[in-house]
Amino acid sequence: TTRFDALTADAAWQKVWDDRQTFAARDNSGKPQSYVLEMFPYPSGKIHMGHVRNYTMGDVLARFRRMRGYEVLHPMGWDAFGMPAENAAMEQGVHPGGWTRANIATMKAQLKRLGFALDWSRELATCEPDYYGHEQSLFLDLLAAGLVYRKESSVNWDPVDMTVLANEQVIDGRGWRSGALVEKRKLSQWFLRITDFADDLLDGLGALEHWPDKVRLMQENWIGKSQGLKFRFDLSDGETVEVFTTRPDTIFGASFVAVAADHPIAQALAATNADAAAFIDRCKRGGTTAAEIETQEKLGFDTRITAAHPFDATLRLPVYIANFVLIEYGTGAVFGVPAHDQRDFEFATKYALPIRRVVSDGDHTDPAFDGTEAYTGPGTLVNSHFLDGMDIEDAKRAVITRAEAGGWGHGSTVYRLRDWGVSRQRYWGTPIPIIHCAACGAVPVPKDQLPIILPEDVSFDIPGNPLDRHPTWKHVACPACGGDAVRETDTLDTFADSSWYFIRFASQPKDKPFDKAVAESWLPVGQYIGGVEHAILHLLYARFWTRALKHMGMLDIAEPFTGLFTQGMVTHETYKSADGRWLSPDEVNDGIETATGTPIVPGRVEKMSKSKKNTVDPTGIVDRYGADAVRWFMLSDSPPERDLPWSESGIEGAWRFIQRLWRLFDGDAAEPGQGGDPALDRKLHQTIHGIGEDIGSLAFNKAVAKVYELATAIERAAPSPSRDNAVRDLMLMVAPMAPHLAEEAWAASGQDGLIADAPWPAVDPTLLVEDEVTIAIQVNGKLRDTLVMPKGAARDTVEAAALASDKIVRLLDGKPPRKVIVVPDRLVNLVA
Ligand code: ANZ
Ligand code: ZN
Repeated sequence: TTRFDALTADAAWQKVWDDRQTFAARDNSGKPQSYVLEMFPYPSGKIHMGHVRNYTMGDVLARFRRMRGYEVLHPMGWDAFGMPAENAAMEQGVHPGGWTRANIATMKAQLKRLGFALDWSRELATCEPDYYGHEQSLFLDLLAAGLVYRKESSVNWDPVDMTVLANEQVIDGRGWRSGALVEKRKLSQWFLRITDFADDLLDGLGALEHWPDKVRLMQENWIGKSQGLKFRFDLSDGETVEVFTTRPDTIFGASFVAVAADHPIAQALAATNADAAAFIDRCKRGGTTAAEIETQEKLGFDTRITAAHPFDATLRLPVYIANFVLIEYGTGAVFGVPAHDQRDFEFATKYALPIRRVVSDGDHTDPAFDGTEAYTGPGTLVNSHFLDGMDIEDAKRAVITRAEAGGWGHGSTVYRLRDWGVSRQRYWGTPIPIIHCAACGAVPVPKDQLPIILPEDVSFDIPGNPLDRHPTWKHVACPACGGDAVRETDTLDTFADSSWYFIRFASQPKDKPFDKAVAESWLPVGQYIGGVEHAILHLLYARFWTRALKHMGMLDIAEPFTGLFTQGMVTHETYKSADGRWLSPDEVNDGIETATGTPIVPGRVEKMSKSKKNTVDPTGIVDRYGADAVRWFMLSDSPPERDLPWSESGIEGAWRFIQRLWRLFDGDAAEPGQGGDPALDRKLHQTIHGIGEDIGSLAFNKAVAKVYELATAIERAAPSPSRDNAVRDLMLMVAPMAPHLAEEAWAASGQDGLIADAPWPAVDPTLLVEDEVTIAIQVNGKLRDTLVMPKGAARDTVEAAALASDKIVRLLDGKPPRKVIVVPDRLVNLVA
């Protein structure tokens, strides 16, 4: 037998698949349709191992479903807008478009080299006008439907670079390039009304049973629905302040009121009080994201205003400006209950405010709270007048009832979810199709003027948005009055691009974003596979976009992705030099840093990343071992949801197994007239069944293990038609995982057509049943021994075997039993 020449086979079969358009999905083919999708990549430069793992998994499923008779849509494209292209433009002086398109060409070639069963005829790149033009059209539809609005909102402003920064570009409050202290600036920006769908997005999670629980929980927390009470405190200066609480039951434990730095009360005070103004400034520098606020020291500024307790106006609570109160949540103002809220506890401790117990944990009822942290558990109300003795839920209801009856408050639901700000002061994104006219305001661009194409002649030598300073691009006539007007120079958040790309894959007419009926024939995506880093925003935005389209009558799909799988990462060893620099594996030889000759410090096994220099470039590996060995390695060692440690020995093992399969496939057929092999038949059909189940549930490592077992069984079997049959079916079963090997073997064994087009082998259900049974032997009704017998063994065979058992012979002491009862496949009872 010969060696499997992977490099030749890979190229040959990839060309055949390409020439024949084997994996082009046909609309309305009459077959049941199945949509398998992996998250499309950002064209950053090269494919990395994480991509290889992700796309291999999707590929196995897509190929498997094809073999099971589905018309499969398995497309690929490029999430091609975004910051890295602009950074490259600034750092290397290349055009973002040129940089992006060159990366796409490189990465596409790399994906093709792995032999993925992708429908390249549907390839799209979000940076091309034939994609983003349709997105502009959808934006106008959303605008017309009232789902888009414009609002003043603050951005991160770098005063040295004179540019708006994305959140990721603000590091410890400073601009990432200039190092200048970042300021907040108000800009008029566009928002999508995702909050209109907050309840629906939450409720819909319940039906997503093929999503990981952790992802559903993350979405739920992000939406953050809270039920509680909004009510007004009367203030000593004659004003009122409205607060939101989820714990109205704790109202008698209140010891202060706190407002956010951006709250009107704080702003008004700052106008006349320099200390207050300085405090507010300080709050803003500390960072304003919820996560940052959570970790900061709790700081307050006493306004000297007091608030009257709603149930006892003689009780006065000090009003603070506090850095832990968020302006965008609830009402931007709270009352603090130090005994039962940890932030309030820290705050009260720092400013020596009363800490009063109002919820008893069962052991403590004393109003003086002596814990070292807030008590937030269940309990009974104490020290709370008319609430005393109630449980928390009853007390909440009682307070809300009183507030509503007294007209000073009402039960209220608030969400953490905010409307989606989509304006980016960037060049490399979808231009927002709006024209600003002094006379007419913000005018939508008429659809027949779409797409609004990004100008190519832009410069990145100075910071800021090149669209804004382009000499001509933005100057246009107003579509409404014909007067002088300017284009919107903001572009859309790239999350908008990825919110509907899966719809465009399903249907891509020239003249509109998608055809409703065709898109609906493919959607929803039955299996979506990608990284858990997209578990919140991308998935939420895509779910929102789908709902918005449904709301507008454009697409009747409830959820975009009914099945979701988040794969684990590819990890690798890290190395550090003696003085703490990360080293790449090829800078190290036998524990020594080659350049310096000093011993290295072995690091942990971590996610492959450029910064830790522990990446392995797939290209070199594929060229050395062939696509199938790489694919095999990606599937074999770890469950797909777990991390996969890359190892040289692992990929070599995969290569050796590919060769071993080839030797099996390339062997001689049995002589005519040879008999069957029932044990092998049974093993084969159990394997067909098992691998089908495993691939269907994405348990690829289990499928691989079953291939190993069957291969071993075949190797050990004597030549027979059963063995030939098992070899042939094994080719079919490895076809989704090692498709080049499978095609080569299929052709070499004289089979017609492509194995990619062949049906999955059929299971004979009669061969799935267990072939052996355990039979109990009783003497006078007492279990004395067991026998393992072939299933369905004849009565006298079983009886003879039972009487021959050593234990039974000893028990019966040589005498024949008086009576023998045989229950087939179950038991033998001997009456002595
Ligand atoms: C009084 C109270 C007593 C509270 C107690 C909690 C415990 P969730 O559940 O996350 O919705 N809060 C309200 N608005 C806020 C804002 N803009 N910034 C910071 N904190 C705010 O949280 C709701 C609780 O967070 C509210 O209930 C309020 O504090 C605080 F024992 O009111 B609570
Ligand atoms: Zn006008």
